Amino acid sequence: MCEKCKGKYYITTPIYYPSANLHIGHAYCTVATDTMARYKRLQGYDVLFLTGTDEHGQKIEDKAKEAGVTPQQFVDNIVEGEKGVLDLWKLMNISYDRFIRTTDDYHVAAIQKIFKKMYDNGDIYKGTYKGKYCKPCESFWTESQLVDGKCPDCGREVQDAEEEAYFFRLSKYADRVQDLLENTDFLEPRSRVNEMVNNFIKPGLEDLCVSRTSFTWGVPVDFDPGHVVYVWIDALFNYMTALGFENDKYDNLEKFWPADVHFVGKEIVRFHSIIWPAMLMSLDLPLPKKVYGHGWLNFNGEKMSKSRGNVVDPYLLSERFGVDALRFFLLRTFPFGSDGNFTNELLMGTINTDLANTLGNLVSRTVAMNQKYFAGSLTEGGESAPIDAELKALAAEVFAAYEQKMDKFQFSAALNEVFRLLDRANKYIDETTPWILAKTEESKPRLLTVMKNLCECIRVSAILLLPFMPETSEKIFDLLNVPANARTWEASCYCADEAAVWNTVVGAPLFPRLDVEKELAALEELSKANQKPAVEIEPYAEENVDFDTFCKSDFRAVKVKDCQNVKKSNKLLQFTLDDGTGTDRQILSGIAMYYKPEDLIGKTLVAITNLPPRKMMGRESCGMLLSAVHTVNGEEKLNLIMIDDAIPAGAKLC
Ligand code: ME8
Repeated sequence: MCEKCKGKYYITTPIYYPSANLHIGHAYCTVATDTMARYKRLQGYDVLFLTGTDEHGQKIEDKAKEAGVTPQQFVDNIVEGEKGVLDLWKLMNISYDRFIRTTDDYHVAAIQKIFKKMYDNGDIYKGTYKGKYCKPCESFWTESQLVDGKCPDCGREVQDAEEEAYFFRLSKYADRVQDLLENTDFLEPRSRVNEMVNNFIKPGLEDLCVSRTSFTWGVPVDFDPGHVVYVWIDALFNYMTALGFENDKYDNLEKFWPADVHFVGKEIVRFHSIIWPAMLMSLDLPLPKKVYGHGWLNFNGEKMSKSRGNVVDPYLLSERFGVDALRFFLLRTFPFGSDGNFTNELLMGTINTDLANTLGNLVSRTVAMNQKYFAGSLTEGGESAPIDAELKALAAEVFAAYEQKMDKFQFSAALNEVFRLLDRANKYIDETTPWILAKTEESKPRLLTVMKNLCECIRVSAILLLPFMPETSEKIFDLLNVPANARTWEASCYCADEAAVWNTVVGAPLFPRLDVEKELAALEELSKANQKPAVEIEPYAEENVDFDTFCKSDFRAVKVKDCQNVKKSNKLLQFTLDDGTGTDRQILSGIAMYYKPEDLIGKTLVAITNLPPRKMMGRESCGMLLSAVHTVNGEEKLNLIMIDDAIPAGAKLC
């Protein structure tokens, strides 16, 4: 380890289900983890920040089927596609060091070895599973765990389930896990300990069903075909396989394991604080140092989630207000361990109060006064007053308190400290009245010192804000021309003595004040415009058609010579078509509710011409016109396939 390095720090987010695009609730935990990772890097730690995606399970298999694609195609699209998981983390400026996908080959192979190890040591055994299964949560429950007969996590209906399955001897580890929870700082906040012990351990910890036979999209149990590993076993071990546990892809296990902290949402604390340590105990592996269960970001009092339809789009918000404002808001407004209610009004209120008024104004007033009174250049010299020492003492106090809060993951309290200093600096301007000092030559030295103190206050605050708003802090440093070595943790000690010099420039406001009413209306419009229609496509045919049979279909370009409604039918249109043979072809098509006949005359369409003729409403139809069918927001849509008019009638399409 290098001399400057303070040691290693391994921090993780939960790995996300790519079952739908992520929302601001997901971004909440990742922004917090990123802030912590940046803070530790700033302090000189060698940080490994892991995130990723949890891609197996029945839910994904079902969704892929619905979408008519393979499960792998389905997850690839949500992870790597436009506005997918990787795009979102780029947008939110997430500085992860490693990204794991549970479909990565090295992880799959490692999970098979891990499962076999626990089977070989007797902690995994074969039995029959009888119980209740919640499909959306992919969780098995015993009767006693249900709440009003429903899933205790999501409140939805559960199904009876019975299958041959493997079990993990969770019960064997109940006492050790209880001891870990009650007598160490393993799980925080402390309130979550009582919940785990009283709701799950004390009622009796039953062995956990850890394999499935009812679906195939999972890690196969290699010694018993037909079984796939329970998705939570597969998911939890990501924290170690991503370091090289049971694989050769990485070699960081020795250095980074055990994890310093796993950040997880409160509903998955059970998996991380009971099942995860029990499995590690089974394999005789070191336990992570801490699991921190954060609260939920609610929307109108309910957990934000795609299935409830109350998600808030991070793209839209960051486009409008900036990524840093959004990052800041998430951690400034809601204490990390508790739930918070997201509203657009609250977001804009925070931006106006903290970012536009307190921080933004302080910076712009300071650089504007430097410009006005000193042409931006604060030279050596000056004259101190007792009030300067007050500012300096507060900066030291704030620095110490900030560090203490950050180390306890109390992000909003740490930001409170920074804003204590910024508020004080704003007050210092009112108290020292630079505009009066500027009036006479003899008060110029005092004015010089006042401005230096303000610059120093801003510089120190910008260091403390770096983990939260990296781009904003850099912008501030640039306005103040802070050299690279004074943008560091080591340089966060307040120093505004006579030797200090500054060269500042005036820039655009960091956070322009928002007109809340106007912004709310604009957001409403944008979210309407951004709402993608819910397109449903027909399921793909499961049966293959052989190539020769397919080639027998005769597809031709046809031109519409005439088109009429069929009397007494509100569905049928009668087409007279030029098919290139010199004899008109008549086709009837049930599309009258989608097109006016006159709009189709002259168009070039596609017809299958070698179907046997059919009679409809007493008229003969010789072939079929091709069209695209799909459902948008529940409404059936149809579009005739229209092709380039340059294609002559009768041209064979193949
Ligand atoms: O749970 N507010 O994945 P996930 C705060 N794959 N946090 C929220 C939230 C909200 N509104 N909505 C979601 C899984 N989250 C598993 C994890 S780890 C080995 C496997 C948080 O995509 C949620 O609490 O459903 C969880 O911590 C994380 O997003 C991922 O949720």
